[in-house]
Amino acid sequence: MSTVLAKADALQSKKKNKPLRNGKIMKARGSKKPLQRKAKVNYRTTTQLRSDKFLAEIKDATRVTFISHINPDPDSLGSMIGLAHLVKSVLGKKTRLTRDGLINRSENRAMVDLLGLELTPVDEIEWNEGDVAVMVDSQPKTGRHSNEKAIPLVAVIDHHDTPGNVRGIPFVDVRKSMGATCSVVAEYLREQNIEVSFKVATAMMYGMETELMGFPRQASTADEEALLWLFPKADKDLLAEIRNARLPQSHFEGVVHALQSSFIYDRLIISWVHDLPQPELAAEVVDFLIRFEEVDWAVCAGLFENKLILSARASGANAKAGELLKKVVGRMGRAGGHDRRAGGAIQMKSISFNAVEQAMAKLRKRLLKALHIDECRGQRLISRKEMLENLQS
Ligand SMILES: [Mn+2]
Repeated sequence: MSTVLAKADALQSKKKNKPLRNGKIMKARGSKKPLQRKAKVNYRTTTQLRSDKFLAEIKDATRVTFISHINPDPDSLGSMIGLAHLVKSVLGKKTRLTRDGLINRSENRAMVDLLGLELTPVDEIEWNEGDVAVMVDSQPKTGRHSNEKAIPLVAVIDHHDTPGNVRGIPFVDVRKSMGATCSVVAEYLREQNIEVSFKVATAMMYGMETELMGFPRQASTADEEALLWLFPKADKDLLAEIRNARLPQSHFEGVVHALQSSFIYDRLIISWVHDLPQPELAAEVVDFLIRFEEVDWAVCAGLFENKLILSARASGANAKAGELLKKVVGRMGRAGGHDRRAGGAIQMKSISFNAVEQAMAKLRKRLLKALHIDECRGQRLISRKEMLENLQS
């Protein structure tokens, strides 16, 4: 063998065991062995697989119930489905999937309908002896659950930056480096050598896709490995049907309203929607507005029932959108998220026009301050003149 080849070979074998940033050891390609890595679980360092630790924690339960955040998104639905499949396959336990609040977004509803998911409203859940709960895609005491009382919580699996109170919970796997909770679940399934049906794969694939493929993308190597594993197993026709779900008229009304109420402040655009037809629309609006070439930040605030729903996007890397929105909202409500995506909500005591205006003015002021933008009058994205002309033509 030539020295060059020998060198390349040595480099290759070195690469195979290259430790990743967070101390994980990457699986060598083609190896049949399950992924073996040092896992930091529940603040103790152990060489045990994370999935083994998770399964050990629920092995004595008679039934395992999965809960996620309010208005569950595809990542939380996919995570619950994947974990329920793992628990059923390895331990043969009964499982229950729940939903906190409604699922309004058309794509998410299509996902539930087309995959025939059975979700029990979380407030109808009765906890019996032997029941345990597993929380996914969120953490306790972050204001993302409508009711957290008397839940027999034994495990929390999440990827959000927002720190929750996980004290006393036997199993905690919060991986901020992962783009989706579904990626963590895919890793557990692969560690345990569990095959997945097209239904499980499609749900997890769509969960990952919504977290990673939008703008901006936040995928890590582990996310990509999970995607590669799921892709051949997922039903592409069903995925296409979910992605292109039919939209109600209220969606278009909401979008027009949002565009007509969008104001530019230097590199920030804020859209104020007085009546959101559904809470998820705020995220759809900012996903759309952040593509505007003249801004780096997009925020949408809108009223849904008695809550002011907030969503934010940043186009730059290391924007720390979650932290920024948390600081901006402060004690007015709760907020959190990832590097370039964030969300939050403010419970309104009154939803009178004045009360909402006041809250919005306060938010605007704080946003400008946090982004070091001088106090200025917002410039409309679409001028009144243009709006009127469009109405007349
Ligand atoms: Mn997620």
